[in-house]
Amino acid sequence: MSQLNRRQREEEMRAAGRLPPGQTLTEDFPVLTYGPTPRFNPDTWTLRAFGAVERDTSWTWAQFQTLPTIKLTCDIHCVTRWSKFDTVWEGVSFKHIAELVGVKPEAQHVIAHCEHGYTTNVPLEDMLRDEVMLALRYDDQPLDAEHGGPLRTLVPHLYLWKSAKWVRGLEFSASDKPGFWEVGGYHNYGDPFREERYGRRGFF
Ligand SMILES: Nc1nc2c(c(=O)[nH]1)N[C@H]1C(S)=C(S)[C@@H](COP(=O)(O)O)O[C@H]1N2
Ligand SMILES: [Mo]
Repeated sequence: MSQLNRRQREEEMRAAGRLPPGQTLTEDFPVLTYGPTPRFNPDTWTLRAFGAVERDTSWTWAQFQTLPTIKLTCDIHCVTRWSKFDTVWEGVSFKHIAELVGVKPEAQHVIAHCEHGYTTNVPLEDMLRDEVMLALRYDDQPLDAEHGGPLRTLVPHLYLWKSAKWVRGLEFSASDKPGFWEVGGYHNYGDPFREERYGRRGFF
């Protein structure tokens, strides 16, 4: 797409209230990873939901494939100032997972645990929104490894660092547990429309 078209589209999105402050429109899909891209082995992969749940549950890759999926078109916003519009995702609704495991009343936060130790925290209430999913597919293709394949969380209403690539664990917790970037100085909540980029403390 030409630069002129990009600028025009950006202005359209701004006028429509879809471009958060301080963001620009990108047609690309930049990769932002701290560390190497993990290797996926379908024979050993599991996803575990644990913590404040009635039924601590693990799914093998084969078992996870049998869960129903939802499809969603949404906008995504990265704290590094790019936004991408009308992206198409498919995956298992987080709400469905929460129903399967039975969330205990004391649970207030969900901590996503990823390969190589990356974590990120999101309030349970936010995770239970209809559009939040465990994404398996992007643009009608299996999710690329560099974008979090085989499985990432997708929390489109928050900055994209809250969407955890290579997720292997979902911890339901009574207490908040700031994750990798949150401890590093990013905002604990991360609403792009309120420009919640950085927290009050942190070492960046
Ligand atoms: N496991 C893991 N998830 C992650 C990251 C990471 O380094 N490791 N980076 C986060 C950040 S900072 C961003 S902006 C998005 C980038 O997603 P993308 O590479 O698909 O654009 O993934 C988020 N999820
Ligand atoms: Mo990021």
